[in-house]
This record gives sequence, structure tokens and C-alpha cells, in this order.
Amino acid sequence: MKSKQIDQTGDAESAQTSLTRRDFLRLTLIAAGAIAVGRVVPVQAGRGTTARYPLRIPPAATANNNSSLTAAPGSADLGGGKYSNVLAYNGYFPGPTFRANNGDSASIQFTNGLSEATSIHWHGMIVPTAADGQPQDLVSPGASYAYQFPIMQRACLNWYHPHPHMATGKHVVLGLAGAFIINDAEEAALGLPSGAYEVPLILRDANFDSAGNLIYNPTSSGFLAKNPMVNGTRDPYLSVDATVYRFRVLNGASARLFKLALSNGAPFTLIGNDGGLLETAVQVSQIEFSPGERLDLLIDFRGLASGATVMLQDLKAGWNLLEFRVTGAPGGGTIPTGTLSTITKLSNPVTTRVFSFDGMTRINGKEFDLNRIDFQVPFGQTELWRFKTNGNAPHPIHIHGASFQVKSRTGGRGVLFPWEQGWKDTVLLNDRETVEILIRFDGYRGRYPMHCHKLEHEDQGMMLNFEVI
Ligand SMILES: [Cu+2]
Repeated sequence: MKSKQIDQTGDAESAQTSLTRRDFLRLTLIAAGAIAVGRVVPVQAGRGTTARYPLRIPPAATANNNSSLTAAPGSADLGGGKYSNVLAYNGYFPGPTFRANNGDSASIQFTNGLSEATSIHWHGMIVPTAADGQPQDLVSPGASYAYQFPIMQRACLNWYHPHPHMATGKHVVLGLAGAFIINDAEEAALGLPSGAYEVPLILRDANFDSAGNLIYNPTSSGFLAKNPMVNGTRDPYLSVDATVYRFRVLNGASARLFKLALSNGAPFTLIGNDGGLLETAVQVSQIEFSPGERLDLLIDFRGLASGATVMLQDLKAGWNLLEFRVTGAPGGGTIPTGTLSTITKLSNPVTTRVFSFDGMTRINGKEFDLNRIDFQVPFGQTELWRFKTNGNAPHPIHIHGASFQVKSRTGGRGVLFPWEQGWKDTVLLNDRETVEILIRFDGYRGRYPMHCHKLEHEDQGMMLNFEVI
């Protein structure tokens, strides 16, 4: 019942054909009868030319012994009342938002209702190799596997998604992704906006076929789609009180960078990123971030009149991502000042390793091999890892098994940004850049991967395994 299927040969074979249109159709056409989610509330005239639809808020779930998660074809109202074929977790697109407290134990019984092998990786979460959903450890169609891990890290926004080698891009782009929020006492003491005032935002882009179904039609350089989506909603709006909101933002795109800004020129108050709270809040008016990275943002709607609108925009593509509509009574709310958290700086690395992200498929000249472990890292040892590239960026570099601290960026953009402070698990390496991080694996011994989180680069082999010993 709780069998783990590891079948490298069969997997690689199915993955090689996984990017074909025929396979995509096979996956999507069996969506008939799947669970429909979402609800339509058409926008009335007078709001401009673009009809906008209520932002979907994924349902909440707790990660305890009774948790279960099924990946299967489904259908979702992406806005506009017409249902689209997607891949869904528990029938939801995006999947349920899990919540757990630091110190809890998670046990999530996963069932693969797809027609091909997949896994769940808990991006950002420090878990044992057996629970990490790595490309070697796939769950066959129809099989189940219990992902079991203690929650042993500070409050932060993580996310979960499939990680099957050569098919991660397809599974994620067709819909399999969800948020996983960890809470702790330090965060609770800050009294940050919560409940309806704490909103996860999963940003991505999407392409559709003529019937409006999600499709995955990447090029080797990456899947850059034509339409923005937030929480699986096209052209969304969110009604907000005139108060302070906390947005937990994930770049859930396959290859696209977003540069966020507000249409009224107001700044975001940045309070955290991948690995949780920063030491202090920072006001920033534009934020560029890459696939896999997260932001913890406060937006202050106080002082805005009822009926006012503010657009969350992407300045790179010129997209209107999400319209905030100020309604209801003015609320209170505060922006925290002073110390949010204390972050102990990693220092005095004993080993330096250099990784060159080359072309669209290689790290240090090698493509990913499920069976190869490239190096060993002593448990508890602080190391400096230097990332370089000879082009084809952006390369958002993601490491499993530990959080890290970004030490420097030279060349290219040449600076570190406020959202790269604190603890990270994904860092953007752009063309002509060298990025250095400090990392220490003090969670578990075992095998973990590092890879480019542009999913098309990852699927083509820009990934390696290392072992913490
Ligand atoms: Cu890359």
C-alpha cells in the first residue's frame, strides 16, 4: 500500500517522450469526469476592457497523519466560467495550501492518479532523502507513497511540486503545484496580518489550446507563455479592506522572471523570502525574482478610498497580474518596525566548490545522471559554493537539503538585492554573473540534488546529485 516505486529505466524512457503533444493529449483527455473547482463571478462593465475574475484562494490543509494528496487530471475554472483541463492535487489547481508549525510531524499519503510516474518535492523544506521526492524516487501510476518528515525549520513559505526527471516541466506547467506554509512562535509574536489578510499568490504564465485547456509547449530555452495567471486565475481581482495585507508570493513559473511593482507607485514592505523572515523590513518599489523564489510582502491599502484600485504589475512583460479593489470599511493594521528576526551569519567556509552552469543542459560539463553522485559534503561543515555561467541564463539555482546565505554577486547585475538577504534555497544567476553562497548541511545526511529551476534546463540535465556524509 505504501510502496515506493523506483524504476529508472522505465522512467527515463517515458520521460523522453513526455514532451510530445500526443502524450500531453493523453494526459489531458482523460480528464473527463474530473472534479471541477472554482466559481465564476463575471466583472461588470465599467472596469475597463479586461473582464476580471475573483482570485482563487486554494483551500487550507494541515499536514498531519491524516493528510492525503492525489495528483490526477482535473478541470478548473481559470476565470470566465469555462472549465479547462489541468492536472490537479486533490482536484484543486493550485493544490491545497498546507500549514504546519515548526516542531510538527508531517505524514502525507500521496497517490499518483496520473498516467505516468511522478513524485512530490517539498521545495524549501529540509526533509530526509526518502521524503524529498527526488527524480530517483518516483511513484508509479496508481501507486501510493507516504511522505513522512518532521518540520524542523523556521516559519517560511515553501511549495510542493513534482520532480520526475525530464517531466517536471510538464507536470508543473499542467497544474501540479501548491503552497506549504510553516509557522512558528517568533513569527506569531509579530502579529502579522493573518486569516483573510494573509493571501498566498502563486504567479505563473500559461498557454492554452483552442479549447482553453492548459498546454505545455516549451522550447529548449524555456517555457515562456503568453498569459499570466495568479492562483490559477486569469485576469484576477481581489477585494481588499483599507488595511495592511500580507502576501506570500511564489514565482511558480517554469522559466519566467517577474519584476513586481504596484501601479500607484507605492512600495512593498518586504519582510521575508524563501527561508523566512528577514532581520528587518525593507521598503522596495520593484522586485525581480525567478522561478522557485518566494517573497513575503506587506501591502498597505490604508488611506485608499473605497472604490480605488491598485494593480500588481509585472514590469518585464508589461502584464497586469492582479487588481486590488478597495472595498469595505477602513481597517487598522500596522507595518512592523524594528527587528523581525535574528539571522546568524554563516562564516569561515572550510571548502570552496565551483559550479559552472553551461549551455542549457550541463553543470561543470556534465548532464544529470540519476546514478551519479558528483561530490560529498561533510555534515555540519560550512562551505562556499561559487556559481558561474557561460550564458543561456536566467539560471535560478536551487539546492535541496539545506538553506543557504547569498554572499556576493559580481559581474552582471553586480549587487545583492534586499530579497536575497537572510535564508534562501533558490538564487538567480544571470548571464555574466558570478554568485557566491555560504551553505551548511545540518539537517540530514543523504543524497540531494542541485539544479537549475528553469524547469526546461532541469529536465534537459542541468542537475547533479551530491551526498551529505
Ligand atoms: Cu538554467
